[in-house]
Amino acid sequence: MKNLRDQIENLRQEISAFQTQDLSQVEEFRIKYLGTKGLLKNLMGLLKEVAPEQKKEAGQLLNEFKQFTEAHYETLRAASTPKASAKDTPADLSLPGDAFPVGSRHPVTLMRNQIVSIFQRLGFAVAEGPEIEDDWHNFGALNLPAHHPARDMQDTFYIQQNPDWVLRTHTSSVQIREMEKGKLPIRMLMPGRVFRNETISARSHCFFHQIEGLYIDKNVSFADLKQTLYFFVQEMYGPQAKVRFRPSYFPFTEPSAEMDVSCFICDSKGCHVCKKTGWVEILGCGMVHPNVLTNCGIDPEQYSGFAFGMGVERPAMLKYGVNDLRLFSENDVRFLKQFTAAT
Ligand code: 2U9
Repeated sequence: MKNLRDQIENLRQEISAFQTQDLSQVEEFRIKYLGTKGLLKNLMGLLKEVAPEQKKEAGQLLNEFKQFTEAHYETLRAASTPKASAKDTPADLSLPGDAFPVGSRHPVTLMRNQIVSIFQRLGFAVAEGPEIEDDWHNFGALNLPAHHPARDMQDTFYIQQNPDWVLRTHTSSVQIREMEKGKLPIRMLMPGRVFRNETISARSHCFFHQIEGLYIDKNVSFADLKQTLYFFVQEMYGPQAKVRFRPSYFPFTEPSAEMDVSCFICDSKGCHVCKKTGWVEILGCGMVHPNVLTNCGIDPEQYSGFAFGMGVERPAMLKYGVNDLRLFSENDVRFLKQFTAAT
């Protein structure tokens, strides 16, 4: 009994002296004194060595010591438990959620998508091709003769290692690739980036985007071309929009024309966009030249077709009020994020 009393007294002093605010040390304390193999369990084991008449008193001593140890443990634990932080408080599910930053489509993409979707409703499919082209697909097959100014180094980027390769100057090269596949009829749209050797300014750039279209079948006429493009203009600029065709020249189409739409900025009253003429030129077009069909293995006696091409940046500038072409390729987030809600 004396032995037990002494041991309890020693431990009580040891425990009283034990102070910490370190949570891991508090845990060590628990294991050492209160754990399943701890010192308290050891003391309890000594009970069976105590004489029967002293068992009651010993039991009370041990119980009281157990309560003392547990109380000390609780005090230590409370002092070392980190204060409740924001992350421990339950979430308020009634609060509005954090908004994810929304990305935006590029204005050129928006414009291209709008144009493409109009022609898709007429059954045109979309085709894409390489930006680096060989001379045949970019020039030769398109009836662009060797002396044609478009082939000039001044206008075209040639690849230094192989002058047979160029950065495509139009997406017509994609049409050639489609025609060469020999699957007719063709009703396709070719959107893409093209390159021309021009000085960069607010009004011109060394690369820009085009959408070209090609329709080849039996008995395709200029009337089909006019009706298709008229539908496009009505969808794009509204039912009040008028069109006019002016004769023009392209080596790959014959006859060729340029198409104007009545000025959608000033309602044809005369403004700086239509240069007081009431008309805005929006695209070039024509019947595919028989030489071009022959170059691609299509018999011009059996098949005919029309083609058209338009730039994407200029209508995008007019639609979104952008006054400098360079903004489209500078990737300035302050510019791009203005289109988050645009369509
Ligand atoms: C094939 C045959 C003919 C596509 C055409 C134009 C007229 C045209 C310009 C408009 C503005 C290019 O972006 S722009 O600078 N395009 O004027 N493009 S006819 O004619 C083709 C295409 C492919 C096989």
